[in-house]
Amino acid sequence: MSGGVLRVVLGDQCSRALSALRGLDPARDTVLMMEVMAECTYVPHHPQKIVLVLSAMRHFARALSARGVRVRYVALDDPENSGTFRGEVLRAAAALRPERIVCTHPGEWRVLADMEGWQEAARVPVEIREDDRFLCSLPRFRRWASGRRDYRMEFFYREMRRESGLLMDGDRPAGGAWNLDAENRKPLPRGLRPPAPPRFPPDAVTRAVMALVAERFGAHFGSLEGFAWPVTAREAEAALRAFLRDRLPLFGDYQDAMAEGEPTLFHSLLSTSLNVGLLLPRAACEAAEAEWRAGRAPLNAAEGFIRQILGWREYVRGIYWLKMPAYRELNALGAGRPLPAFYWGAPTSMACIAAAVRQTRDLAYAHHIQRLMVTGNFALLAGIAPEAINEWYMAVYADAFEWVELPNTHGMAVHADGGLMASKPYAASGAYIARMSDYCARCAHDVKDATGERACPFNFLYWDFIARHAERFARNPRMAMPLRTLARMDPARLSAMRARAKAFLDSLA
Ligand code: FAD
Ligand code: DLZ
Ligand code: SF4
Repeated sequence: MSGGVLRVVLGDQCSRALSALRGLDPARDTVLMMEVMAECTYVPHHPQKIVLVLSAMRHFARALSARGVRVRYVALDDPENSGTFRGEVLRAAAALRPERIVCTHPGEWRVLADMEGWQEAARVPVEIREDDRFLCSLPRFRRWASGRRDYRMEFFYREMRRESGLLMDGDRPAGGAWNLDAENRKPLPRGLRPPAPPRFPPDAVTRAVMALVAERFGAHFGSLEGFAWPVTAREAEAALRAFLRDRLPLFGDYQDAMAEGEPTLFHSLLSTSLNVGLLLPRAACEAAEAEWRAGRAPLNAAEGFIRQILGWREYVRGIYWLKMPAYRELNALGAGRPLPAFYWGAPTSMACIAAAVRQTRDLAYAHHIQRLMVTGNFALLAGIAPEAINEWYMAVYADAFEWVELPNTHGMAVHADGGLMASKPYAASGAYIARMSDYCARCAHDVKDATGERACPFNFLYWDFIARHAERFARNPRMAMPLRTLARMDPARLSAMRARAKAFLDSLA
């Protein structure tokens, strides 16, 4: 081809409605998709994440070709593969001599920085279009954020409800309340078994990718057997339907619960499909609202689910693009400890951590409360260096893309942004984990003990954390309660806990 448009589709852009594909002329244009080593290795991704992305890409390329679209697909094992996005764009531009290159805004800052240099390097005009699969455009978020000193998801979410019309009756929130968070906090009752989510057994395309990934990235943390993520839009729709039918009705009640042997509870497992583009967020929200309107799901379930997608998902993306690249470098609490080996599967006596890491290894998945209140909470209390914990979250979850991973880790979990995202650190002692899970019943530690031989590390680490940062937290009214308890605490008990914390942290490998 000479002339025509070169349309770039990245691994997390496998959507028919992608802005880069709009106006495509099958007679003149070419779609470029590239599997590149640099993207597979910039962190040691879980093998299931690499399979997810490459298999979704291969299926999407096939679907485009079946519709008569010309696709230049560069496979990872192509001997000519340069290994980087830039190298492949330059190679395609030299071979095809397009009149321009059209892309969709990528999901990661470092990819945008690279993309912004393609025009000069290739000497071809490059157009970067808005990623309008999201419900809130980046300029719209910037308008919302401008003039605010600190940002709160709740106010953003209300505006998004009004603007999207989701769960609205006229200009009022459906059911009368904007947020039913208080109805999302039940522990799982004994005897209630959540229905298993559907599995999508690998077809020939996925099996070929699995073989490639096993050969090239077999040493990365995480098991490949058992890969069962949706890799096509059709499978993602089936996953959504199964969630709406089997799990949405109790999703709200048990959103914050954790249970041994129940890695997925009533969660949707839709983040991988949403993040690679197999499912659009608006469609998922509309489907959940329809379940409530038809009387098949309660409002606390539909609202809870919609809040996660229309609220949190859009909010973290807005914060990411508003604050990057400086956001990554923030370290408000001055944390610097290396990541303990148990995050990578080394044995630990803490049952809650062991359960979260085990399922992360096996499934490339842990649900929100495990990520926030177990592995995230531990990292916060122990003062793990933000870059180390960020790299871990980026590497181990199949749904990890920096626009969503970084604000959740840096902002929500380890408070490295000093409260920009969330008004107080999500720090908790073992009592929270005991209330929301059954892990403590089987643990070598005693969750009621904070100083003794079997004391739960979350207890002494929690008070050591509060004492360590007491001066800073004194400025935050939302930290008044733990600071009051600290002030009333028997000094000998506090010193005993701090000594335990020091010995424990010093012993971490
Ligand atoms: P469900 O509980 O069924 O929720 C429905 C959907 O809501 C999810 O699929 C997801 O798209 C969205 N959602 C829920 N919570 C959030 C949130 N806090 N931010 C953005 N979207 C949300 N999510 C990712 O997609 N990728 C990540 O890399 C990621 N890293 C995280 C790191 C930490 C430390 C924490 C605390 C959270 C992280 N999350 C991340 C958010 C959340 O944990 C996952 O979206 C969720 O666990 C995915 O499982 P699910 O699809 O079963 O979610
Ligand atoms: C995560 C990932 C991986 C493992 N491999 C590829 C790839 O080979 N080609 C590709 O286009 N994208 C890949 N990705 C996703 C990117 O790292 C990155 O998240 C997106 O380009 C951001 O939009
Ligand atoms: Fe986790 Fe402490 Fe409970 Fe053990 S006792 S499971 S370490 S919270």
